[in-house]
Amino acid sequence: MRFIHISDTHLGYHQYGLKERSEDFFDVFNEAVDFAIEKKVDFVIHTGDFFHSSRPSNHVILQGMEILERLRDANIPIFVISGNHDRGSQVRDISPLKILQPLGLNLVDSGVLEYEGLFIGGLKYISKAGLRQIEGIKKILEKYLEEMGNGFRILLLHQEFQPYFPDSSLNMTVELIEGFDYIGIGHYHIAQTPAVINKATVVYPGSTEFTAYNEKEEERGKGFYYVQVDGKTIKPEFIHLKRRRPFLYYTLSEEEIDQTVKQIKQDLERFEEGKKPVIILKGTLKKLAPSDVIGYFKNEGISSEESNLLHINFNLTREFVDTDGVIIETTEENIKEELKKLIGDEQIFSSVVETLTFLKSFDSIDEVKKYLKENPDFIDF
Ligand SMILES: [Mn+2]
Repeated sequence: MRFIHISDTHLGYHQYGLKERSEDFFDVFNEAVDFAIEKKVDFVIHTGDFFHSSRPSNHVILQGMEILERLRDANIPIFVISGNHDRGSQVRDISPLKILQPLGLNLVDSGVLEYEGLFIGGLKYISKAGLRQIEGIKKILEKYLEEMGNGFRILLLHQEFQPYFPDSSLNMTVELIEGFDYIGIGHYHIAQTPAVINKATVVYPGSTEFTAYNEKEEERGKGFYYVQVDGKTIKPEFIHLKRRRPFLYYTLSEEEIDQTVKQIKQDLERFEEGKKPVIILKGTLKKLAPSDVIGYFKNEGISSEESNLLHINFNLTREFVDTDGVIIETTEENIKEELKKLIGDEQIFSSVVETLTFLKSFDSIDEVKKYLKENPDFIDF
């Protein structure tokens, strides 16, 4: 038996408001589908955040349909769960993935299904507040195991787990009880080396593209898993996606700005063919204002109009100085400490941090506004 495990495809994400970035997410998904068709795999599993939004546009729904049609034509079934991005709201609406069911998408959000002697259990994303109410997911998984017969047992999850999310209430070794063969998990965007936990092969493929640039993600690469199963031997192999957008990351210091510019110009020469890179420029400014830096780059001809690049993301912060000229460190931990004191309640504090961390993954306030409008039940504490 052979299958591919893909996750967090975030179809419909319009990063930086660019059409090209929206197409990128579709491109890499199609690259994985190409692989699945070429290898004639038995099926595909997807562990959530198929769409970036619970209200994908008509255009994005159509793109999702195209992908499913390709798999259907090749007789390859796909099993999917809803992630936090595409689960829909419990109260007002259903998961947008239900729209794709008539095209062959098997949604496994809450239960077990049997497919040719194999058992697939799936659980859509449950928020922190939801997890507190049900006290973890262990009981649900016990029920799933009771429903599963003898055969290969797959579990699909989209959840935060310790140790990847240190604040999480879910601990892998505690929650992922023995009895499953393969546990595929989505949500964490950095791919992980497969591990064996309670006798199950646990796999995190990460996202297929960058939703927010992260150096660790770059190190690990973007891709999906190709899984070969022979009896009880499970061999997951990470497949790198070639059509992903290249990202170049630089740390900027005011003193060496000309050197960074020189380096960028040199690095851009490597990308004459293929997709144009996105540049992430991170730095703390003491003397210059962010607009000075932006102006400097424009003058040097480093812009999407004049250079071989798609977009520059200026991620610049200013270091604050108090009235005596003393630098006040504005680290995130400091802010968190103050916030904790202000809120008082530990659980509300952790929900606020969770919410803010999630919102930080957006690139502009307009995207945040759009997301909140589309997901009115997002803040549930
Ligand atoms: Mn995701």
